[in-house]
Amino acid sequence: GVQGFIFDLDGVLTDTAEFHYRAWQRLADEENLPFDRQANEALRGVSRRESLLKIVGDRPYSEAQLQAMMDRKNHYYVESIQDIAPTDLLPGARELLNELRQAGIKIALGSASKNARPVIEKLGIADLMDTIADGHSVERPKPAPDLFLFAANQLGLQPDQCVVVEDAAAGIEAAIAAKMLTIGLGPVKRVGAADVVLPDLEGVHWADLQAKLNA
Ligand code: B16
Ligand code: MG
Repeated sequence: GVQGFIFDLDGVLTDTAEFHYRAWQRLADEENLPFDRQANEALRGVSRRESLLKIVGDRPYSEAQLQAMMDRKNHYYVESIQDIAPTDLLPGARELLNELRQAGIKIALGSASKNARPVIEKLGIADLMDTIADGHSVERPKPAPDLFLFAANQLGLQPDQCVVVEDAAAGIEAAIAAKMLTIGLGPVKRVGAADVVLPDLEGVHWADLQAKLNA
């Protein structure tokens, strides 16, 4: 049966997507690169480097220039997340985390972000996590299974004992590649490959999930 849950951060527990978007938009404007909210949709759950590569396309930038642009975007982003507070947790997130802990289920964070740790501290949920897998944990980003396999290993669990909660297509793909159960949050066209698809975590209880996952 299910012994562990691995939660994505952005789009699942909180909405840092808007801050990522504004930071990329500022960088793109400064560099005269075409970018808008619609282009930003393709960056959901995608690592910092892969995001930048999608924005620059085939324009010839050196590795040093790419690195400098990533640093600049991150500086804008880090500035913008300073005021994150527990009220920025998405509806239902804290309740489900508490319920899972009470049921003896282990909990991991599985985020592509290198800024995940400060964000969960500001959200006030660091104590509810048994382990944190983030943008520093593995080399290959989602959709590779590495991050979720790392998280399961940290929890001392086998992949088939774990459920991944994700809002991004690349994240669901990564969890399926890791042979884990999947809960997709959002539209079917994005997360339809998941075992269970829900709009968000509001009013979601462990007992319902158990039934839906057949676990
Ligand atoms: P950073 P997640 C992802 O977080 C974001 O969705 C994505 O927009 C961002 O580019 C990525 O983290 C890397 O973030 O630049 O802070 O390392 O959804 O995996 O929690
Ligand atoms: Mg996400």
